Amino acid sequence: MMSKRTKTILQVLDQYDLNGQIVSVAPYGQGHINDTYLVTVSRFGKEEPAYVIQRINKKVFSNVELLMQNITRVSAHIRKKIKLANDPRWEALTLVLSKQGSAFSFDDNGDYWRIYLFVKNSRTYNSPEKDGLLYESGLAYGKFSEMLNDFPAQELYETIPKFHDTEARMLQLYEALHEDRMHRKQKILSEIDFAIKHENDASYFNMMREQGALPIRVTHNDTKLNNVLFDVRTDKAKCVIDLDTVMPGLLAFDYGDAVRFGANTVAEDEKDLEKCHINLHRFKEYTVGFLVCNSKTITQNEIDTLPMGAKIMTLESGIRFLTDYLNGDVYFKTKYPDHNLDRARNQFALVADMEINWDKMRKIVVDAAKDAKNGVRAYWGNF
Ligand code: ADP
Ligand code: GN1
Ligand code: MG
Repeated sequence: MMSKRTKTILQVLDQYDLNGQIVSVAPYGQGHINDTYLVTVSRFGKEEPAYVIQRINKKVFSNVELLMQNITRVSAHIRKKIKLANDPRWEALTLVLSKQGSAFSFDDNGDYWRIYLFVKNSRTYNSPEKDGLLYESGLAYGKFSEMLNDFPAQELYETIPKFHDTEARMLQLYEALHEDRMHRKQKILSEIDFAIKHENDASYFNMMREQGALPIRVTHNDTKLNNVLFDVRTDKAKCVIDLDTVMPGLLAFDYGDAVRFGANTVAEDEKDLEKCHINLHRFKEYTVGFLVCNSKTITQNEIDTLPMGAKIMTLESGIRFLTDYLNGDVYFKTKYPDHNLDRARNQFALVADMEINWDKMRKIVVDAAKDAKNGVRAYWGNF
């Protein structure tokens, strides 16, 4: 029997002129916010993945129309840049418009949906399971930043205000603690202590912003490894996806969030904290890739802030997971009752390990920036 969700999706798909007969619709990916499904179709007797359909989380994104305007503009800009450079390696995300010509549509419950073309021969990785993947994702996010260097960042709508304002995230944690809705505070006293001890770090980027020391750029803000599509045949990165949080921001956010996710020796929700370390090899891979691609546009001040970006994005994620735990797991999707707490503990353990390895991290960044500026073209393994 067809589930209620599948029925809804088929009704939504009916609002589009699709190419081919729908064969199946199945949950896809590992995202924590939206609901994603892969649509397989049959064309000329051949079955192939053709579309990705997503229900947009309207609790998280309050103005979907403006959000979709951002995505439309940013992907058009990237497409233009790829065409100008005549570079077949990169692809832009392609939105499918509804029969009405809209970038999104509604179901009967008033939920918002959108459809992308499935990028052919692509896949994602949820962990950097082999050498080169993190280097490739560094190239992709570095290239993303470079391609959007001339896009007017201030014209973008802030889909989630203060998204990477770690100081504001700290205040949200204090608010959640004060309310202690689920009576969970007693269980997390040492995590609260860790957060409080890092208050100065949480204010670092606001301080730098006030000094005007860093350019405001178009940033992706959610640079997890699984937001890059890889070519299934070559394992080269080909497309940056998940553009919901593309907003004005600091380059260190895009560098740092990718490091916290990809250069962790374990997944972000691993419970065994003994296993949770900064993987300096993977850290170097990402750093080299990121800097190779945007070496022409990055400033010295930005380079100097990259290690702090890694530490603060990790701290901020820990704070966000902990806040959501206190609030009763209302923001991130969770698979079991203490999932957010495990994630928070993991992120704080990673911050602590970064502090131990701080000098090594800084040296890797300094060396990689020097090589990139001198045009030393770095390749990784077979890449
Ligand atoms: P979320 O916001 O929930 O993370 P994403 O936009 O990242 O949603 O999509 C979830 C997953 O779906 C991705 O990790 C990727 O595997 C896959 N995906 C999304 N868009 C595409 C696309 N256009 N082509 C191929 N795969 C895609
Ligand atoms: C969410 O949607 P997804 O899974 O790519 C979150 C990120 C977090 C991440 C933690 C809009 O990303 O900010 O870093 O989970 N996205 C939003 O895994 O809050
Ligand atoms: Mg994603």
